[in-house]
Amino acid sequence: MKTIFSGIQPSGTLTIGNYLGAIKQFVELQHDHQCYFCIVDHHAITVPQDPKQLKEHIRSLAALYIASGIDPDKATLFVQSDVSAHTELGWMLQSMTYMGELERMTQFKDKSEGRSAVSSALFTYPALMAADILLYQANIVPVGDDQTQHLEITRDVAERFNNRFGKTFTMPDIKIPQVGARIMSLQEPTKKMSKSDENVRGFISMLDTPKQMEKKIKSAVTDSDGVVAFDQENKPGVSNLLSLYSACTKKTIDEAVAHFANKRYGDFKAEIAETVVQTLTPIQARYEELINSTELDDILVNGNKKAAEVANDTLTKAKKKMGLGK
Ligand code: ATP
Ligand code: LTN
Repeated sequence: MKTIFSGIQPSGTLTIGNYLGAIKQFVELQHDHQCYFCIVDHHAITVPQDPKQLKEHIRSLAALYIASGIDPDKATLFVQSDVSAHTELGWMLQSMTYMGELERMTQFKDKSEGRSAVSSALFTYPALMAADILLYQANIVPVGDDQTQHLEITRDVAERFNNRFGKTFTMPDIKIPQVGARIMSLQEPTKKMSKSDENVRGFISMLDTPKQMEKKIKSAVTDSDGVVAFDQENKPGVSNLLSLYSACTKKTIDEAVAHFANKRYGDFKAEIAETVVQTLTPIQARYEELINSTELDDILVNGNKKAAEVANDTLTKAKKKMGLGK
């Protein structure tokens, strides 16, 4: 059975982009793979976080993973900072990662732009991400397409380590969904939808009320053509709504376009809103049951323990290869 690893940052409430780009494929993959799904809180602190909010976001993310369909009996769900092997191997891999490689990362450029104080951790972030993946000897990493560069660096670092110290890590492959790999902001449809966007109208949170979802979709930026067609370059807003619809309903883009042929933007948006509400409402119901339950704590304690066993084993091997320790 192949091994899967993926992580999501507890940097805000998950968006429909995180759901369609990441979690939805996790749920499908858990049935026939050995899966590790991580709440990557050490990644979240690469930009400033309020401690109280961070704690809440970690718990909320855990509840959303499970409410979306992750089965803790099938997949291991855990918190990155509870498994110290991540930061240890992360440090070791920083010594194998070059400044030039890190300087090319577009996520670093996007997140550091316009900030007066940029942490060194934001810059070295890809080495920690490589450690996350390599500790579990993952074969496949399901992510949205914004993570392509980070996966390339992970492979380069793994190869460099294996060549220098002998085969230690499995080479991971990226897996990107066919539709929904990049849901765009509703207000700036040329920019990725992001849970840490300051403009809350740009994203649909998985916990928004149906009213909020409807309002945000109704005010989504489109164009003045009045024709529902898929053209990401010239009609980014309409194309984004079509992608949302297609990913939620599993219809192809062509089927979605045919479905909305001759519809006015108002009707088009109303149906998209209804589809999004129908997708998220059952998840929200399960979330409410979980969020204050002790069941959630038990799942994480168990997941942390299972993850640590595998991670410590790989860490011990890697330390030995590098000549570290007594
Ligand atoms: P932040 O805004 O804090 O950087 P984010 O919303 O970009 O966070 P991450 O935690 O970095 O989300 O990503 C979790 C997973 O969701 C990753 O696999 C990422 O590729 C995917 N993802 C994030 N945003 C989108 C999006 N707009 N469309 C599709 N997938 C996405
Ligand atoms: N960098 C990713 C989050 C992340 C991740 C990982 C994803 C951290 N470690 C390991 C997959 C595998 C992001 O910003 N979305």
